[in-house]
Amino acid sequence: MRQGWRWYGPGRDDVSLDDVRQAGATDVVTSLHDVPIGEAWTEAAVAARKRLIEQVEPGRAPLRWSVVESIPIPDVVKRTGGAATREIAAWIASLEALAANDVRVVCYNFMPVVDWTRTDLDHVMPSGATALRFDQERFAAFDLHILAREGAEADYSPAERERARATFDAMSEAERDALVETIASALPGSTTDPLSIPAFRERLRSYRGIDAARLRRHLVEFLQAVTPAAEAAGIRLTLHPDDPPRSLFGLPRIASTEADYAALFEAVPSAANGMCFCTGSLGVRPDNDLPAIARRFGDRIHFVHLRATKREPDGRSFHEASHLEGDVDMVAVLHELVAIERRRTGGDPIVFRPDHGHRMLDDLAKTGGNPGYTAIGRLKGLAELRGILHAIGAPPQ
Ligand code: DNO
Repeated sequence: MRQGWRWYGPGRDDVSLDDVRQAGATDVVTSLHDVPIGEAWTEAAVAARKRLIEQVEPGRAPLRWSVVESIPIPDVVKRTGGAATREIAAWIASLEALAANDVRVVCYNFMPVVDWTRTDLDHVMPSGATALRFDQERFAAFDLHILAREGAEADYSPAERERARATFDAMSEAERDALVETIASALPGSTTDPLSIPAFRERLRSYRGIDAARLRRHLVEFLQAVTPAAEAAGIRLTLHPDDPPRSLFGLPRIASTEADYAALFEAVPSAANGMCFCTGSLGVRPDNDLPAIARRFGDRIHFVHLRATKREPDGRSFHEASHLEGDVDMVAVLHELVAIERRRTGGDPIVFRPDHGHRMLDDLAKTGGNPGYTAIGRLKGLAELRGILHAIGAPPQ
């Protein structure tokens, strides 16, 4: 396997490319985050970013830009599927610009309205480090009392509603604003627009009548349109799982389970239709058996996110534990991934990246930065994962 590292690009990341080298990574995972959602990437813009990453002074370890995370999928594609011809054409043009520059793995997601969602960006762990967390009560407080979503009550039991009320009442104005910022304003790397509360309500309204079957149909139409171009360009597309892997705000989500992925691979068998195997997202559901999913979809896995979420006693909340300490059996997962790689012709390596790290040590003194994407927390995660790979006789390539 090859060691990847997500980097947000110039001016958007407090972690430098030398930091990436010192962590031991060889492959950069990035996107043209400055291009507005829905606009086609140009060959020149991709080439410039590639040069920035790959051209280094003599003596420095080389890095390569091997994975794009993500080319965002505009909302209109999720709402209307194949009818969004202009946006789909732009997406294909971006693929072609990447292929022209030999960048051939592309990650994307198909979550409506919100991309990855957390309620706490600095949840204090027993060590004093901080972690990302999804607290169901704070989420419900937002949904019921800040967003005040129509029909939201039906999604919560009376006891949950009561706890959400108490949570909301106990929050200061500043805490409420911070929660809005965390949930509605889009976390770094998000592929959805930051939304004000009124815009959020409006966006939700625009999904009326779109259930899981219809959203899946739209994704299938999208894939039917883009996979021929991806195949021609030698690009593998990797669908990131929903995070968390269940419905939020009454919206359908269709990449949360083994059955979801099976349905998509059956509907669009193209070899370009692949998966980003994200252990942290999938691992939030106890019914997702991660080694079994990896075994079943091995041929489809072209990019991997490794992190371990820890489910909390209420069964809905979770936080991001250290990479080897959550609910994910990382050793079993890496065994499967290495076996998949070895079966591949030419041993075509799979890029993984240590996903989300704690804020710890010197990172605690820094302000700003991208939540979850600290230098030291991820460096620790990567070092632990690299240790497993060495121990199982498959040192990173
Ligand atoms: C969060 C990431 C997501 C992911 C997208 C994929 O840390 O896993 O932002 O990149 O959902 O399109």
